[in-house]
Amino acid sequence: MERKKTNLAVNCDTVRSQQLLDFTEQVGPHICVLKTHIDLLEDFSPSVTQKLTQLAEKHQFLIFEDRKFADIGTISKAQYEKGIYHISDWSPITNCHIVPGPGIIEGLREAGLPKGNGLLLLAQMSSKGSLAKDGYTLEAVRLAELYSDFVIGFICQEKLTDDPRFVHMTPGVKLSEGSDSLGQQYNTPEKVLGKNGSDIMIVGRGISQAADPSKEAARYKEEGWRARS
Ligand code: S5P
Repeated sequence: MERKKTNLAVNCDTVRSQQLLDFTEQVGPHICVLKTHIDLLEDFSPSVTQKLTQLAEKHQFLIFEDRKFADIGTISKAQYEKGIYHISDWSPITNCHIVPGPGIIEGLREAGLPKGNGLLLLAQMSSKGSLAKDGYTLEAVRLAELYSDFVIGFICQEKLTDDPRFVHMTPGVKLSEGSDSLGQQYNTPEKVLGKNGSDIMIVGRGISQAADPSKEAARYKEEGWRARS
């Protein structure tokens, strides 16, 4: 982030592998993290994740597969390591809900820690009516402290702790506030990074649906770096 002067993470929630790769090549120079939903791809093959890994190396960003694991530890661990996607092999960052309790962190940790991966806990969500609030959010912070060898931070809407071991990453960001038709709510980089004290903004459609994603990513990057608190 310091080297590239960017606190911008992006996602391109497309169903086409080539579109994801083209997008990543375009925005790569401006981002610190590429967030993926690999299970959206209708033409997935393992070569996609190999190519994403090459792009991550070339442009110096980290891949974050936004899998939002939510099952018991044993199943989440298997979903992380096995199946079609083998997420733990190519995505150094993933995330999980804490609704099952600490076992999910322990399961993912067994698979991820030996590979040097890290985990984000969903402490809050951007969507309207989210139940991840109050005591639930506090529990996410407590669990992060308890498993700090594997948990690297939070998906959240505001800074939750001053503990420098944890990064705060915030989705639901656009240059102008608003919402979509299915409950997504947007805040500006200024609000998220400045006022709310988050570290990284996650921008999807604000960039992926722009006429020129590369130019738009550069614009968000500038805005985000200026807004940081
Ligand atoms: O609370 C959340 C958590 C996540 S990870 N709200 C979110 O929107 N996300 C993800 O961020 C979501 O899965 C999507 O990939 C992205 C937001 O995309 P956008 O197009 O609405 O900016």
